[in-house]
Amino acid sequence: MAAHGEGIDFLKTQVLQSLKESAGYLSGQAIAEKLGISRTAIWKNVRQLQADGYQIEAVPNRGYRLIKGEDVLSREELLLLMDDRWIARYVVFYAETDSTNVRVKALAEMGEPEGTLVVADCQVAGKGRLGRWWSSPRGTGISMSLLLRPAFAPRFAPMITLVCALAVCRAIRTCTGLPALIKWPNDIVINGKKVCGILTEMSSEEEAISYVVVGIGINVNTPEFPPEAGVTATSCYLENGRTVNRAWMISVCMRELKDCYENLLYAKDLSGLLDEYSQYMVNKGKRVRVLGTAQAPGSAQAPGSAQAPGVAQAPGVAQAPGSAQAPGVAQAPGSAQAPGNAQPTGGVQPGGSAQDVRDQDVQAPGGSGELSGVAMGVSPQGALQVMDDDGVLHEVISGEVSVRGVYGYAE
Ligand code: BT5
Repeated sequence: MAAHGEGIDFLKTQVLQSLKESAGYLSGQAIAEKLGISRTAIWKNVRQLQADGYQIEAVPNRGYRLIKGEDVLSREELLLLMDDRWIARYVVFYAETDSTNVRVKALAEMGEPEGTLVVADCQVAGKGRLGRWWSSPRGTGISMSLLLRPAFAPRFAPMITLVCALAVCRAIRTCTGLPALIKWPNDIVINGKKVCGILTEMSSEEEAISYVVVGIGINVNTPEFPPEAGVTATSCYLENGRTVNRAWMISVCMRELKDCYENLLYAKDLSGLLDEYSQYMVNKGKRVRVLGTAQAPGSAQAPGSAQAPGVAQAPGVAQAPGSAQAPGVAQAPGSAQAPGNAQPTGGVQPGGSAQDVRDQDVQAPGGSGELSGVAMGVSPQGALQVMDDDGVLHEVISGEVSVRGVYGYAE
C-alpha cells in the first residue's frame, strides 16, 4: 500500500462507526453479524480502539458502549468525517511525529496526490516561520499539513496562505462561536491573541509549481502554554472554557479550505473572497508597523505580480539564479536549499536576522524596509495595503506586520 495507506484499518473504522451510531449498548454478536466478522475480531478491534484512547465500556451480557463527548484524534475518526473526492481523501495520522510539514514534503516527493492530509496528535519538532518553533503538545491541538499541486505559476502560490487563513477563521467560528479574526498574512487571533499559525512551503521550478505544503497549527483544547510561547498564545478552550472535537474541526477546516481554494483556482486571485477576508481582518483600519518590506510607494504593483509573504521554498529544489524566489521573499540565513533542510522564509527581516518582532509596540522609524501607517485592506493579489502618514498608499508584498493593540497589548 502507498504511504497514505499506513495504518489503514477499515474494520476498526467500521466498528467505531457502529459504536458511534448506537445510542446504548451494542452486543458483540450484533456488530459481528452486521460486519460479517467473528466476535473475537470485534473484541480485538474494540481493544485497539481503547488503546487509541476511546473509552468503551464492555459489560457482560449487554455488549459495548462508547462513552461519547470525548476528543480522540485518530485516523478512523478522521476517515468517518472526510468524504470528499480530493481534499483529505488520503489521510495519514501520526500519534507523534517531528513535523507534519516535513511528512507531507516527503510524501510529495514520492508523488502522492493533491489533497493528501497529514495529521498528528503531537509534534516534537513543530516548525514556525524563519526557523522558529511551534508548540504542539499531545492531545490538545490540531497539527496538520495539506499537500496541494496548483496548476498556476509560483507567483500566485502565496495567496494560498491567505485563503487558508480565511478557511481556518471560518472553521473556528463555526466550531466554537468565537470571534476569530485574521492577522495578515499567517495568523488567526481571538481577543488579540494567537490561536493559529500557518506555515506554507513551496517547491517550484522556473514557472511551474511542483507542490505546496500548507501547515496549520490550531490551539484547540490547550489548557496552558509553555512560557516560551509567550503571552500572546491562546486556545479556543482558554477563550470560552469549552472543549471541541478536533476531528470535527479538522473536517470543517477541510470543507472551508476546499471552498476557498477552488475559488482561488477559478479566479486566479482573491477577488471572490476579498469582502469576507476584509471583514475578518484584525489589522484593518488600525495602525500597523511593517518590518522589512519589499514594496513600492504608490502601489506600483503590476497586476498579478504581487508576491505575498509567507511561502518558503521547500527543499531539494534547484533554484535558478535570480529566478523562482520572488522579490521581497528572503532566504533565511544558512538555508542553502539542501534536501531536507528547508528554511521557512516569512519575510525579509532587517539585517537578515530572524527576529520575532510581534510583541513590540513600537512606532516604525520609517527607515529603509520599515513602514508605519494604517492597514486599509488586502489587494486581489494578497498584498497588504497600508496608507502612510503622508496619505501615500503602499502595497506590502512581504514582511511581518505588527499591529498596535493586537496580542493582548492595550491600545
Ligand atoms: C507560525 O509561525 O505561526 C506557523 C506555525 C505553523 C505550525 C504548523 S503545525 C502543522 C505544521 N507542521 C509544522 O511543523 N508547522 C505547521 P510563526 O509566525 O513564526 O510563529 C512562531 C512563534 O509563535 C514562536 O516563535 C513562538 O513565539 C510562538 N508560538 C509557538 N508555539 C505557539 C502556539 N502553539 N501558539 C501560539 N504561539 C506559539
